[in-house]
Amino acid sequence: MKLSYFHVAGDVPYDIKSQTAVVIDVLRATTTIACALNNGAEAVQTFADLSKLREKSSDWSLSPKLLLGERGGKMIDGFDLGNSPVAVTSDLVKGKRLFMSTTNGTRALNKVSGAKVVYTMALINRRAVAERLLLKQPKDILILGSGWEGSYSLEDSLAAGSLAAFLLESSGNTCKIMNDELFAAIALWSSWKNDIEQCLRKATHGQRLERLGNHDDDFLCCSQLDSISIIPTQREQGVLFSL
Ligand code: 3SL
Repeated sequence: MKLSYFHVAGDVPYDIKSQTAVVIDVLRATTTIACALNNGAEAVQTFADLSKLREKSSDWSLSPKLLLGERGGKMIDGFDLGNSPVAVTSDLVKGKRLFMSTTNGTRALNKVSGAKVVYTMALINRRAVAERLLLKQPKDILILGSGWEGSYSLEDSLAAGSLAAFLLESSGNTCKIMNDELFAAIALWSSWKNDIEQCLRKATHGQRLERLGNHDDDFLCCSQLDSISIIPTQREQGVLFSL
């Protein structure tokens, strides 16, 4: 398996049709997606664009639905939920289709939705996604961070490094690291792996969330490495189901 990591969607340099893509947005979109599916949501349908979301969600009648997402960390007017992973409880989401749009995470997903296979990953489901990759042995794996409005984010790189470190160790170092971004992410992981929550809080987006209000429960949830075994997988363009 050859692994590459890109910090943000705009950095992805090549045709991705033959790639297996792993999209990461630790704070908080891919953590929320993992929690929602783990709590029984029927699927999470993701949108870069709010008007598309409104159009598709109003046409949807096959199951109950919820509108979920944020802009700049704040819940969108008229939506049912923001983007907190602790808010997508089974009471609220079980059996429902979630229509979701976030500032960066759903845009990153949109960028690679044409890849051969698409998974989403956060720290909480890192092992599950890694084991799936080890089982399937795709030739090329593109790991994509979500960043913040086109720039680097520490917490997504931390998670990319955690995935690569797991794959290297479990494959007896037979995976090949293809770019410097991923070497750097692995180094980042090795310096912060024993203090994940602090890394998330130090990150500029962590600080942004702290300025918006108390997000202690979100930080705690987002930093629980390997705590759930869900593998969010794209089955239709932009729609994630539990594998
Ligand atoms: O940018 C995103 O996609 C969000 O995950 C950001 S937030 O943590 O919900 O503010």
